[in-house]
Amino acid sequence: AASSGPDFTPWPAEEAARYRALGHWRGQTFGTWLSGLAAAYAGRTAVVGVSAATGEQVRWTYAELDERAHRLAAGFAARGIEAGERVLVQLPNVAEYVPVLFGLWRAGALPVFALPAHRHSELVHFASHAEAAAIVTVGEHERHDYAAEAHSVADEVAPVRRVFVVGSDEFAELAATEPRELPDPDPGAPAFLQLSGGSTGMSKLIPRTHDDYLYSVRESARICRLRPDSVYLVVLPAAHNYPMSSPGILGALHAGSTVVLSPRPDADTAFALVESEGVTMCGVVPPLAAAWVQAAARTTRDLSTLEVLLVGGAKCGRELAERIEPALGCRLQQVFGMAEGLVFYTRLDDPDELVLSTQGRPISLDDEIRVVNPDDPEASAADVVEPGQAGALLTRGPYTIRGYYRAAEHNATAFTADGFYRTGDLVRLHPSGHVEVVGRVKEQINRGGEKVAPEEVENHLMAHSGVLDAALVGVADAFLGERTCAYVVPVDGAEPAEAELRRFVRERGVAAYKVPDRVVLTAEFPTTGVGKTSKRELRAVLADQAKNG
Ligand code: J2J
Repeated sequence: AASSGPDFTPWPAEEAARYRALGHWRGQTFGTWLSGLAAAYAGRTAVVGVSAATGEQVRWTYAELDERAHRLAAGFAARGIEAGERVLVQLPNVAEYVPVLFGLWRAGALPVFALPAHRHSELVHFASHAEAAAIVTVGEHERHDYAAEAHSVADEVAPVRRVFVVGSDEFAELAATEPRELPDPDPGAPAFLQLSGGSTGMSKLIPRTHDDYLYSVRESARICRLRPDSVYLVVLPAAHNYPMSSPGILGALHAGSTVVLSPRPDADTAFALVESEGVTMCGVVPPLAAAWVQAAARTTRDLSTLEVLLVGGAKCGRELAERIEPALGCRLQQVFGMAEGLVFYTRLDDPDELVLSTQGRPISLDDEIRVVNPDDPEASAADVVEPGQAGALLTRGPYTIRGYYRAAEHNATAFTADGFYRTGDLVRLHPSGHVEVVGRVKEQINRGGEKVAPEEVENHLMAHSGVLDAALVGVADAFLGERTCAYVVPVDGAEPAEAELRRFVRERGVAAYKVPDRVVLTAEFPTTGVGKTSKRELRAVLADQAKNG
């Protein structure tokens, strides 16, 4: 039941018609969109990055990107990838990432975006839930054998028929396939599946359509003032929704700008690219912004081309916000977004006070925003709080999903009856329309921008023979904002060591950022009042305890 339901929950016909009439949805697919960009910006540089095939830096023009995408599409189709099929993509920030994406889109396939950090248990979940027909990955990268991992996932998940290894000879052949005309997919249908941060259980899959996503991309490019001579640096994992679309890779391409892929996010690597490529814009998470602020004080690199640093994914505190412009010599732009859709930006001409203290205002006038009673998980869009009070953020609009992929049961609580998405974020709305994120009501830990679902990690801990019960909570951390602490009740007589439990979780095949930063053994969990305490209440009590001592 948990994994059944429709692939896609359409917007009501009236809303869809309105978004089309307003020009938000233009009936264009990613494939035809790229063709248009190639015509407009043919000789300009589209992508700069390290090739997985050669390990060398490559530069591809818009015309070359377009041609590569056509060949890849024909290659995927010739190897049996059919329109509508899902393909799990797990690629680091290599140059091939961009043409592979468009190749899959032109073949009508739906990429499912895994992060390079994901490991066996997560990949199996994504591949099986999406019934992926294939996996696209690399070989050995950063001391991890991605190809071997993909093959072992393919062995376990029946629908996966093929593994494509970017950088292999076999893949070079696929990429050289003679282009051919392929049917253009339906622009109103899902184009790919993004991952949710997750709260209950495993990450949900998010179906985004060509129409809705391209709208958010065009508007993001405009709001961030990207131009053909802009250079956007990707330092976060390219598959994440933020560097993909806020304004990210796609926003930069929309403006005819250059996308530079950094293999790593550290200041040394990134600053060298800022200098050599004349980077004008970059998007980072707060801990990275803090590290860059420190590094900028002693760098010999010329960062003078940098115009805008976007900071988001987690709350950028006021102190950090104030340091960015003086340290990096660029404008701060706060961004608060979610893979489900809705994105807020501070505007480049907003007064400083709003840029420093808020997370911005929505992309679209058609984003419907409601701040409702935070104490009622079933609050409707009508249960709004007094103006200026903090409340739970609900939203509905032209680029926010109406339902997760094959998750009918979860959708019943994640959305209101009238289609508002419960973001789980606790916000305060300013009279200007800007929001300030002040906390959350969802069961999720935001570890420096990486989202951890407590239940998923608790389930891994509880698989250990020495563990009776476990609760994962977020504790304040000066650098990450939050880090994770697992409270564990051992079974009678057992005394599993912290290091052993952390290793155990890691070896179950999960992303490193989900391994508890700390494990604390406790004889029993506190009880609250009468009866059995829910995990939710328990986490709240433990988080309080952690805070107070
Ligand atoms: C506080 N919390 C924030 C912010 C996201 C652009 C930017 C970020 C994401 C993203 C994205 C926050 N302050 N500035 O997809 O396109 C937390 C909220 C939100 C959740 C979504 C984009 N920016 N958050 O982070 O799907 O809790 O998307 O609901 O990974 O991150 O996480 P995710």
